[in-house]
Amino acid sequence: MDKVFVTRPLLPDLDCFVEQLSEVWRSKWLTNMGEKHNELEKKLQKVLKVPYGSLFNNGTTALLTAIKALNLPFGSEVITTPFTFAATPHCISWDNLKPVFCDIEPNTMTIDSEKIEKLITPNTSAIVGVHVYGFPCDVEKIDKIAKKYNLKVIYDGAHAFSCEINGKGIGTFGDITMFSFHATKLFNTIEGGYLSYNNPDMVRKIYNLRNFGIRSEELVEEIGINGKMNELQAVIGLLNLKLFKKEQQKRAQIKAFYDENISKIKGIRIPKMPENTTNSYQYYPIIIEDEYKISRDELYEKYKQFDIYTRKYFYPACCDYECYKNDLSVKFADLSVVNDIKNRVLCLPFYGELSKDTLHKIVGVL
Ligand code: T4K
Repeated sequence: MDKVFVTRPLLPDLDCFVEQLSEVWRSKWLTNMGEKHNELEKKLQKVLKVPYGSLFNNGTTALLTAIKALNLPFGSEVITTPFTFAATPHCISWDNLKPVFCDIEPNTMTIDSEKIEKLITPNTSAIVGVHVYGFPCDVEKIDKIAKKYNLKVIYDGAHAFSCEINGKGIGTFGDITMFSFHATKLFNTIEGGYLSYNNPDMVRKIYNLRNFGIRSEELVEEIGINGKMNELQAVIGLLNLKLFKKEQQKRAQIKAFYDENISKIKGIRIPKMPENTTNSYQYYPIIIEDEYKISRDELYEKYKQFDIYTRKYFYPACCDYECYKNDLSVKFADLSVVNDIKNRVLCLPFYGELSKDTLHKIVGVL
């Protein structure tokens, strides 16, 4: 059996890619908001059910730009979750703001909306929630808190491609939502990202910030960055847009197989998607409870003996990184749920091309 990884990228047919590349070659237009870029940007608005959206060269630049676009006061505090990929708090810090780490809710593992309010100070400017593994944050409660205290809300939806809450695109909640199109994501452009937002004023602002602030040959309006997606990435995106739903269906079947077999095993908990929410099928996390015979770390090692490479997303939690632990200006709340879950969570291999044999083997090891 080949090595089995936590995920594998969705790849279009090579001949189709080459055919599309010929068009790009002929046009000699490789980047800077080319035809393919614009086509993909427009199509994504429909797929994600969002009123406005901007493509980026990766999710991290997109998130940095989202935070920048909201003009939060220099050095102000941003309440966020430490149960995420490094990019989330790093973007807050790179934008000269201070992350305040809040605990998470034990089922969805997203920021615990019940614990946000007591972390708010006169210096708080925003909340950055993460729809981790595609589980949605408690968007309604967060919205209420934000309105009450006049805070901005940004969602890191890196894992939440095409998720919906009550039929609404997940990217319509909060001020801005970021999606990642990295190779490991359900929908990928090799590297790539996207910002969605409801405010039409943001279109110009984000366009500027993504392109050095350049409006025209002789006008630079803002201090921007280079966040542009190139035409080759956009071609992959256009082709993968045709494939992602089928991939989701395959993953839905895999999830059903895992759910059925794993739910019978004592000591393993399967987190549940809240009602009225659709799944992105990005990851399949399980929680190893005390009643299970071995620890999460032992199980992770055991899998390796079978050439199965599960991942401990997200261990260590971001609050454990030296750069945050040793920074006295970074605030930590009571993080008891994070500190428990980070030692119990394991993401199993989850991608459409997993064969029946491999799936039986993965469950068999458990
Ligand atoms: N916010 C959140 C919540 C995120 O999860 C991420 C990214 C971001 C923000 C930032 O978005 P981007 O700037 O990346 O767009 C991977 C991804 O590199 C990263 O994008 C992702 N989160 C994170 C959760 O996973 P690693 O360090 O686990 O990647 P790596 O190289 O170990 O890959 C994981 C597995 O995927 C490999 O074992 C095999 C498979 N793989 C990977 C690559 C790159 C392939 O089969 N082919 C490939 O080309 O971070």
